[in-house]
Amino acid sequence: MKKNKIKSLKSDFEKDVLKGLSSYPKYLDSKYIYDQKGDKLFQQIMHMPEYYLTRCEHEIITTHQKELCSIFSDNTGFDLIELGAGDGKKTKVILEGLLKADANFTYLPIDISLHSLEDLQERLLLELPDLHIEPLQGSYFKVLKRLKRYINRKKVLLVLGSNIGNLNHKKAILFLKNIQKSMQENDLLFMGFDQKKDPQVILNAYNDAAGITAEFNKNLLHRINKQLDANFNVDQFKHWETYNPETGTAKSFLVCQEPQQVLIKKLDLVVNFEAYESIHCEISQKYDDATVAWLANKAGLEIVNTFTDQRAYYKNYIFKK
Ligand code: AVI
Repeated sequence: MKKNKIKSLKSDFEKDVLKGLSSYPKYLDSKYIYDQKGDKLFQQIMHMPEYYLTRCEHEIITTHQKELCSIFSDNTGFDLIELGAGDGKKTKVILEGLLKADANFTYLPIDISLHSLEDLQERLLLELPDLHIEPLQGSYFKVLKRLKRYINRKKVLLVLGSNIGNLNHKKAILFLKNIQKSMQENDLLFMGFDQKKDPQVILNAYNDAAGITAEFNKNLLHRINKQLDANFNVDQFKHWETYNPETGTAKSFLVCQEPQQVLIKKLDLVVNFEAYESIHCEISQKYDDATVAWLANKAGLEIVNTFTDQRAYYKNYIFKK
């Protein structure tokens, strides 16, 4: 691929699509699934009977609400900073617990999407009118760097939903290192990690019978069609999930069932697919304690506590620097 071609492109989306679809084997970054339609599909996935992750984390937070709130709290006040606004349902359990305990805190959700933040704020304030909430729009680490004014106040950072699982180990370490850099001695990180389990349970979670996960992945191609003026015949692609119990990596692919030539006008690019050629779209890493301890160690973090659900499908870890 010509370097000049990449340079002339404006957005990261354009550059990444060009790079991924010009590579062999082809790949796309799952972060681009999340436009308005992708966000909605993910909300639906979280309600699918096969997608256990959200319910497990909700169970953990609900069961351990009191203990978590007491670990997080600080007499002199603290900031509860969430990376990713989400739909707020699990966070609401923590916020309710803290308000009930009369804790002195401010909730600072960080998200790239202003729309998600406004929506979250409106919903939370309706149900929890006493909540101090200061939404922060921007990318996580830029915002965390800006947060200098909170330097002498305890920070509790929340990363829920096993979002780290969508990063390979190298990127996950980088992500944790960036969080670690923003932390001080007294600060805590509360993070969810989906665990290794019966491979069939994992495969089912990413291959729901209603086909919502398939639609979710295919949204990548719909988005390229819409935003980059392309002509993917999306119906010819089949969603294909794999899980490797040795590495704990679930991978999703879109497999082209027939030969196809795609023109992506905005990139001035023609992409040829042979029959059964794939696009790798997402990884959803599953963990065990040893792997989480290894990641933490690499990032300069220490595990101080863990909480799991009844079936031990999912774990939330508390880290300190
Ligand atoms: C957001 N993330 C943690 C989800 C996961 O489980 O990897 C995204 C997802 N992909 C398919 N289903 C859900």
